[in-house]
Amino acid sequence: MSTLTINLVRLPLLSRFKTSFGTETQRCGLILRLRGDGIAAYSECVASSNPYYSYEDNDTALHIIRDHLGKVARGLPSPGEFLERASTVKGHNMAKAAVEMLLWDFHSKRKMKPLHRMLGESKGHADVGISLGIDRTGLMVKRVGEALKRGYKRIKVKIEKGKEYDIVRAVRASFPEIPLSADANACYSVRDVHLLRRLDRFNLLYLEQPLDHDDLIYHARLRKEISTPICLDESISSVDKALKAFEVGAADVVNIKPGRIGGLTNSLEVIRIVRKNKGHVWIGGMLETGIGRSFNIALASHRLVDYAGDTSPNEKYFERDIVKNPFVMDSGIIRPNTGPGIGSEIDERFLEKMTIRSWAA
Ligand code: OSB
Ligand code: MG
Repeated sequence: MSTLTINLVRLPLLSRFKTSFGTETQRCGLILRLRGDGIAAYSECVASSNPYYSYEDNDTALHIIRDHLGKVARGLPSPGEFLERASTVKGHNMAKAAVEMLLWDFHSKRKMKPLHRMLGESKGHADVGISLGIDRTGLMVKRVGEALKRGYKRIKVKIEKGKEYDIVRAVRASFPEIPLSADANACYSVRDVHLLRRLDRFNLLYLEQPLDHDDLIYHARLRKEISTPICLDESISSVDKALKAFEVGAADVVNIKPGRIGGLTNSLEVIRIVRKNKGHVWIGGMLETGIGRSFNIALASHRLVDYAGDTSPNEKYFERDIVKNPFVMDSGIIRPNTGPGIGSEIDERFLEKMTIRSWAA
């Protein structure tokens, strides 16, 4: 017997996070809990209140989990078996990933092994970069300076159409040598090549997702027309899209978010595909609470992940998180939890307090 519960939680963000598609002031997401065999497993669905990053949001994910995926999970299958049985549901990777990762936590806990060890060869740490939301140029430069002082290994600035040049130029002028990237969140079109070509002089590590969220072909074209390497985020929505991205030459780098591609099984597959094609790979973030963060940091510790990710410590996002053992960053690295599974100690009382609504699935 097992029971699955879903809590919709809302945590205020310490500072607003602006991207080319909108501004987030809170993290509003689904937390899953699976109890069975004396084990309590947890996961987080990376969907948010709006379908701006991808078509999924909390309502679609809740529907898919409650009405389609929940019953599969209750039989406690392995993550691989779950994906196999869930394949009749098309798309909805964030919903699938939430359940798939729940099962990773469950089975790691059953084996009494930390998740990062279950995932394969671990470096024992994640290299950490920061993702900075859009702000006034002067403030951006100041926040980059603060992040460097904290030890972050790579700085990523969000950009929007028409303001990309000023932001990147100002940051580069103050910090000529740092590993720097820019994330457009799909706000440009093929007709904007002239804008993106002007960024070539700033020696960016890569330009993240410049074109449409589902595109590969125009990215492949753009990649030949600018010298800055291309990193894909939104466009890599499955293992298949990762294979095709390298087949058509659309990417140099891939930002993996397990939530975007159906979970950790697919993430491990995409990591192998990217490295086999001589690409670089890192683990992104979706402003997760400590629960989602623990999965990202376990994955970012994988030996084949070669670039610093967007896995800041909890304190960047929240005054108080729903875990009692937040991650601590030291010299730009974070060590994954060592307890069984995700190793997060859930602050059940605070989780309840932050819950807007809950369901038994
Ligand atoms: O494009 O990587 C992105 C947050 C929400 C949606 C999309 C993205 C992001 C981030 C934040 O860049 C990364 C993080 O700190 O969690
Ligand atoms: Mg991105």
